[in-house]
Amino acid sequence: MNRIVIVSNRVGPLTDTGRAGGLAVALVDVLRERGGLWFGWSGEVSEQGTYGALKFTEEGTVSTATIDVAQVDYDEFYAGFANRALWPTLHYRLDLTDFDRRLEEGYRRVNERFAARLVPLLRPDDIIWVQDYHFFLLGEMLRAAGVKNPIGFFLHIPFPVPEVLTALPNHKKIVHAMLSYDLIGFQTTNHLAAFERYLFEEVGGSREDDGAIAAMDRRVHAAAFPIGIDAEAFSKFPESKEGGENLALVRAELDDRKQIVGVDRIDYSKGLPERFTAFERLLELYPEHKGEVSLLQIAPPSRSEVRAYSQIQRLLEGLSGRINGRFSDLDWTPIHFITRSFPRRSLAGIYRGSAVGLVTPLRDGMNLVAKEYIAAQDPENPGVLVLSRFAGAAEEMSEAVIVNPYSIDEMAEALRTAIQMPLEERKERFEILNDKVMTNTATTWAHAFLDRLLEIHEPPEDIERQAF
Ligand code: GDG
Repeated sequence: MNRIVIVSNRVGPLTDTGRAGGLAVALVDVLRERGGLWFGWSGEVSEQGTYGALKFTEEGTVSTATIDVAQVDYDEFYAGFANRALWPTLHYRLDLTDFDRRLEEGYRRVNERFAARLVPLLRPDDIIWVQDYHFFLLGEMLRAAGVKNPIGFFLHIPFPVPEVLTALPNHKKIVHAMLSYDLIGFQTTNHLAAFERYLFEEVGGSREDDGAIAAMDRRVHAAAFPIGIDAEAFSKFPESKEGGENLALVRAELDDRKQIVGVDRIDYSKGLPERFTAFERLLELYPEHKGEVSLLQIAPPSRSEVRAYSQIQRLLEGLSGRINGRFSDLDWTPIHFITRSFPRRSLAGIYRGSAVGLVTPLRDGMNLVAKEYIAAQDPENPGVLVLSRFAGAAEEMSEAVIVNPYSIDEMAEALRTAIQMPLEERKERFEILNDKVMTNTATTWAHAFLDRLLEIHEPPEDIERQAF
């Protein structure tokens, strides 16, 4: 069986530390099955950066190889082009972009350095799978270095419509580089359609007989592979020691009251201010919920070196303080805003103890919290998922209460519907959603992508070195 080589910005860990994301756990499973290498950034910034020694770890058939980056790489690549140009553009936030040639150049340089360090580690029969928006250019650079292996790419975040993508000054270079991959995976048919429209309408692409699209002298296969979670494990977490303890804590604290829960990295794409405001609107419109319903928002900070991120954290602190000041009583606080992370098993207990899962991003590739919330429910007394129509997850999870996160009134009404939903309807919706979450897991996702990649791969012709 061919070895799998996964490339992603952050790597591992190889053992489930309880804090590792579900995706990391699933990728390790796939690496274990076939044997594999996971390559990416060490998480360290050092003087030697990408020129320093590789760091290896190994566990049975799986190894990791990581490199440091230099401070200038971190600033221009990670906190620069990736998170100040690509992330906001792909999440439809052109108002937050910073298009600067220096950052674009840093992004190109780091992609090139990662390719240069990866090439010597590759074997002729490896299958290479590159993850996410940090590495749009990597495939092109591997091809330019003569790599002929199958190379797939999966985009975890949305691919926007051409009217938005074309605001990115180097959109053509980025898309042209994407066409060096054999297969591109998107989270939803919606993102796939936006990509295809770009190829057809912006650069005169055309569909070939085998389903590939030819454009800009290259051809590529593209398809939607909605990502899932490690659902079986997650459904058992509420009964684990840690999960059970947290569930008991939540129940003791709530007494007979109900809790709405949100779990998100602090990120402007997650719609957190709108969510807090919608909860405030619920209390305004339906005062009978005062003292009866609270909102728990778990929100570990992320990318706080990027200004838009530190700003939104301050905004949320202000909003929750204001709403709490306005509505709190001696024995009840409306919003619990916790800016630290919890181990996965504890999260599952908290999900189970919450009557409503509130997942209202303004844009999201998929959103795994929606799936985790469902997997963690008690089938005999499940909670209700309120889900934004702009989360990729909404394409599959139409039995959730679907909302427009830009409409505060609609969200407030949806919260009321969810809180009051009778057991029978909750069970009906849950059963359908749970079936989907249990069937389309992180592992089936990875297998579907890799099987398709092997199916369509044709060894590429020799490629001339490109000027990037
Ligand atoms: C990108 C795309 C896509 C959150 N707080 C804690 C914690 N988390 C975990 C959640 C969940 C994960 O982080 C977040 O996943 P999301 O899918 O919600 O969002 P992104 O981080 O933006 O991920 C997204 C995803 O990639 C996968 O393709 O779905 O659309 O943006 O698993 O549980 N985990 C722990 N403690 C916390 O406090 N342990």
